[in-house]
Amino acid sequence: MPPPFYGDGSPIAALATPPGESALALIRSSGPGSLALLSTIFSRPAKLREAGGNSVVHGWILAPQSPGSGKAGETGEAGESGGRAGLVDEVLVSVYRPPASYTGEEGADISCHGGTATVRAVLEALKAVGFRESLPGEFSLRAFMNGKLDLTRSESVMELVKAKTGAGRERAVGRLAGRLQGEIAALSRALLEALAETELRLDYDEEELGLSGEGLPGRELVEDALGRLRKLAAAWPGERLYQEGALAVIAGRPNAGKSSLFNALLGEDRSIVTAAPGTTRDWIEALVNIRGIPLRLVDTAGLREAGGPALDQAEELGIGRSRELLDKADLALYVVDGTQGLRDEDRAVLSTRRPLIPLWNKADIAPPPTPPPGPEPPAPQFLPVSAKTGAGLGELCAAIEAALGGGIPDRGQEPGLGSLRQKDLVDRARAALEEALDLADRGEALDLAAPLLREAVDALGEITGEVSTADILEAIFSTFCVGK
Ligand SMILES: Nc1nc2c(ncn2[C@@H]2O[C@H](COP(=O)(O)OP(=O)(O)OP(=O)(O)O)[C@@H](O)[C@H]2O)c(=O)[nH]1
Ligand SMILES: [Mg+2]
Repeated sequence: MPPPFYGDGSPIAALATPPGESALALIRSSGPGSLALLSTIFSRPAKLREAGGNSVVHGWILAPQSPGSGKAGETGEAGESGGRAGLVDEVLVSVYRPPASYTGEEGADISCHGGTATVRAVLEALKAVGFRESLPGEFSLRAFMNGKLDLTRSESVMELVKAKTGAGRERAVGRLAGRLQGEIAALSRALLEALAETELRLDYDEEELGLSGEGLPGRELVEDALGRLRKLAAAWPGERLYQEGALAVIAGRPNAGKSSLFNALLGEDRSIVTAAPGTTRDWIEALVNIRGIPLRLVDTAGLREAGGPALDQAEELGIGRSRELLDKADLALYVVDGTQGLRDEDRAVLSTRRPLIPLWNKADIAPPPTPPPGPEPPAPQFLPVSAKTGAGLGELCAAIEAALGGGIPDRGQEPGLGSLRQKDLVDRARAALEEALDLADRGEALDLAAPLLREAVDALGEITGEVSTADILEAIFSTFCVGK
């Protein structure tokens, strides 16, 4: 039964490629009866109606006829489109027959020419003959409802669309291939086995069954499942890092080389660099790929206290923003001007702000001080870099990756979680299993443990969508793009 919020299962259509000028655009459609509807505005209606699944038909989209003037499609095959008024576009139509389609329904992908006016005209023609514009995620919701995708795969589709780096894409594609779903299904099977054993013990006299009566039946299965759930939960911050990225703020005293470092990490001259202190006023943000981590990198105004040359208003406001950004950052890259050495203002930030990577810039002309010998290394341990020559930037990228908890070695080969929703459900299953084991350890009656095992199985079922409600589905699919 389709959830009420997404209506009716009627024929839907939407642009699946980005709007704007392009060589081609893809308009997808789906729903029972959609091919018959499409054929009423297609130059070769019979060919389209009779086309087999997974075949491609060439022809023209025609402007719908107004009622009484004869239907567009009634021109038949003869003459194709030649000379006919009301041509909309020459297209290729990929035909799908159930169940062999993304949604599991009958449908067609229309490849038309890209461009705002053409796409709009094709969509208007579709609407005029009865297609409704799809809601966000409606194609994927139909795929889920028709058993084509479980929820972990559905969520991975959007993850894939949004992936910003190769590392993020690899992880999402692993989930699309069913790596997480396979793991959750295996965990559910094991827990159901433990639950069946527990219920059997509850239903029958223990002596009659020849069971020892000691502890939780299927305990090894429960312990193994708990270990695997803990592993999934522990790996989540790393998964999220490659999906959502992090915010790194470059800070330091005026003229330390922050903008130079920003440009060097970006690989382009984005931020203005001059020899005069106080060049950067407003902060500048850019997205960089640091070893597969989508990092929002921010260049800020140099930090200094009033005391030296008077602060003008713009510089003062800029410094205020630098401090706010430092507070929000997941990581600070603190740049010390090697030619000036460490100042009190540097020490103040270096001693308080964490996580932070202290950088000794301009190492090409001012090598970092060698730490005095002794057991206690003086804090902080500077990483020498040169924004000018690029020296030390490889080490800096490795340090950023380590500081943010990245660098998971398996590159998506292990099952990993793809959303906070999944992580919350794993935690729910974990807590239930921990409590069940704890009760068993304390010698409590088995009828207290059984519902906890059931709770864990249900939580896992919600991850894949075996257990779902209209609310859950709406929350998931409404975040998708229209046309996906
Ligand atoms: N030799 C050398 N000069 C550098 C290096 N990095 C920056 N500089 C120079 O230092 C000066 C200041 O560089 P910026 O990148 O503008 O410094 P900033 O920290 O952004 O300065 P404000 O925006 O004023 O706070 C410029 O003349 C740069 O060419 C470096 O690694 N080596
Ligand atoms: Mg600057």
